[in-house]
Amino acid sequence: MKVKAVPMTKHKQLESWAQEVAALCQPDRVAWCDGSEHEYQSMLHLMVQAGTAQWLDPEKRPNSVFVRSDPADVARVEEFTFICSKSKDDAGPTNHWRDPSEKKKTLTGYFSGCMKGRTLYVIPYSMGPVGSPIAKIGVELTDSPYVVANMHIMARVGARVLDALGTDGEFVRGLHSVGAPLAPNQADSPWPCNAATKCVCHFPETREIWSYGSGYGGNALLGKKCHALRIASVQAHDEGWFAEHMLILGLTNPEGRKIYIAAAFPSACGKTNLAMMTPTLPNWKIETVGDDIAWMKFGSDGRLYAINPEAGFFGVAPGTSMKSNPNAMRTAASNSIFTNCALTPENDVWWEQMSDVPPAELMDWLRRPWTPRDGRKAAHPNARFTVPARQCPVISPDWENPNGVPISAILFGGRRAGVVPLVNEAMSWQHGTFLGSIMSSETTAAAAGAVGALRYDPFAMLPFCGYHMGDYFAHWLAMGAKAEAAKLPRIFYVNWFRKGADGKFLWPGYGENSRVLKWVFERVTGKGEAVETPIGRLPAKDALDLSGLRVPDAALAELLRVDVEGWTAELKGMRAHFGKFGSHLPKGLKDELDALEKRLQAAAVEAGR
Ligand code: TSX
Ligand code: MN
Repeated sequence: MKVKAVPMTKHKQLESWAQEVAALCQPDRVAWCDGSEHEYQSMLHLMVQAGTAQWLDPEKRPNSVFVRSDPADVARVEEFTFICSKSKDDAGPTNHWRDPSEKKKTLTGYFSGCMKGRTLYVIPYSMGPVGSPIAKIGVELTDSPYVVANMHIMARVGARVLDALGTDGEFVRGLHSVGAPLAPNQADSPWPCNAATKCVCHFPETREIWSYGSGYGGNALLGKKCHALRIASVQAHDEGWFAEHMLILGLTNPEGRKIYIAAAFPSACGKTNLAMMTPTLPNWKIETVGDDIAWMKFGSDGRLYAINPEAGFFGVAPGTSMKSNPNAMRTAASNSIFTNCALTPENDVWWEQMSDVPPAELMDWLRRPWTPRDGRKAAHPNARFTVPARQCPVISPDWENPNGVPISAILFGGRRAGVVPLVNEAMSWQHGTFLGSIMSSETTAAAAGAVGALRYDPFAMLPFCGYHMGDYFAHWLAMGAKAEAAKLPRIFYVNWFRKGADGKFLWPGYGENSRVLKWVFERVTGKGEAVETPIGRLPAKDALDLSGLRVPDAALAELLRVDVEGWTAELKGMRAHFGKFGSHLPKGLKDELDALEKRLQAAAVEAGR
């Protein structure tokens, strides 16, 4: 590997910060990442040499590697994720708070000498197209080649970012170490980490991230959840924009008219699947702008414009198949990194549901022989693919437009077996903000805790909001109040997961969701018909295009039924949820809850007559 010990930057503060960190962490070498293909290849080779990675069959999966993490380092660690603001109140009730100076003191102890025997990589990265007025720059200092390789895919990295940063540009400082210094001649482990002392600390006031002990996903690829959501949500609040946990897609009708939609869902609702969906409605087209994060700013024309700050998809592998998401499968056909999947005898990856019939034999993610009869999972449930967005067959021609794409509709959603209808349009921006604030999902087997328990996950931001969630709600209301109402995106709440009395899904989902998106399209372009209900605006009779769909009338009626009793029964839980935010809960949301209660009462009286 070419090691560029000489800083490539003329940015004095960046240079001195990198030097300070090197003095603290005492790496054997410092390498400034240039972002080149050659550098990416050297990282892959380095990982293969170290036993971290292995090449997959180049015929089946060109230029791709398979990585197994330490079994104790397989997911984000929410219990050890901290918001270190000066005041505890600024972190709010949904975050773990720590005092910034105390945390820095402890962490300085951890980081002291933690990179001995390793290379400190300096990764300048841009979240968003380099030079975009909505993009932001960060620099991650890390001792993990796995992080460097993944950041190459997930963000724009290297020399062009330093050029954009100039001599005095602002950047988010990210410090990361796997926390496993090497003594002289000590053999390295394939996945060095420090499971006992893992922590991911955010200092929103100084725009810093310090992450120690984990090399996995959101704990280590600091551009994604740490920067683009937790730190950026604070910046967005301060500067008047939005950093959201949302996919972005373009939707084109048969006449060629296109709108853009952003959508927030809690985990396990199929966000990546929706972002790349193939519509079943003839001649409708979906194009992917992003699958996880949206940064949105008002343009000079008064409309809200969104960019995808990322350059790749870091997707959950299990469940992804040619049936559920053929475009994701095609995106991952080459130039990809696979983590914690199972391995086939032909040296390709496999994961649960990739094929209807599992291979007769595999090596599981823990390197054990596996057959379908074993009854355990071959891939870890949080196994991942890291793939370049540009390889997605339906990537939007505007996915790198520096000005972003104009958003016409925002969807919220969750996984709800009952009560919540297939689709419901908010009556106003404030009502839509209310719907985002009461977003909830029933837990699946993939998550911890009881299966089927109702969890509030407002705006799907519960683990990702870098400040007081009540202030975040207020930001949404304030931004809407400042904007021209007619130019604001319309807000919808969708639920693909309503079940019938028999416990079966009422809605076929997947590509058939294009029928719901068509109604959304028609609502925002002016011709879709809706009926006012106590909970919002639902499709009028025959307004949903159901042509060629074989769903029984009774199921359709149930999908669109306004369950007045069910909603009424949930008011108490909503009040308790709101109660957590104390004096930070904006009055507008309390007003919306009161108004909902009144409308439900009136509807109950009406029904009783
Ligand atoms: O991603 C999903 N979407 C969105 C797709 C664009 N999933 C998978 C969720 C886990 C990540 C879905 N699962 C969706 C959905 O719309 N709907 C369902 C529920 C469902 C599952 C299986 C069937 C139907 C609905 N099968 C049959 O009807 C045969
Ligand atoms: Mn996400």
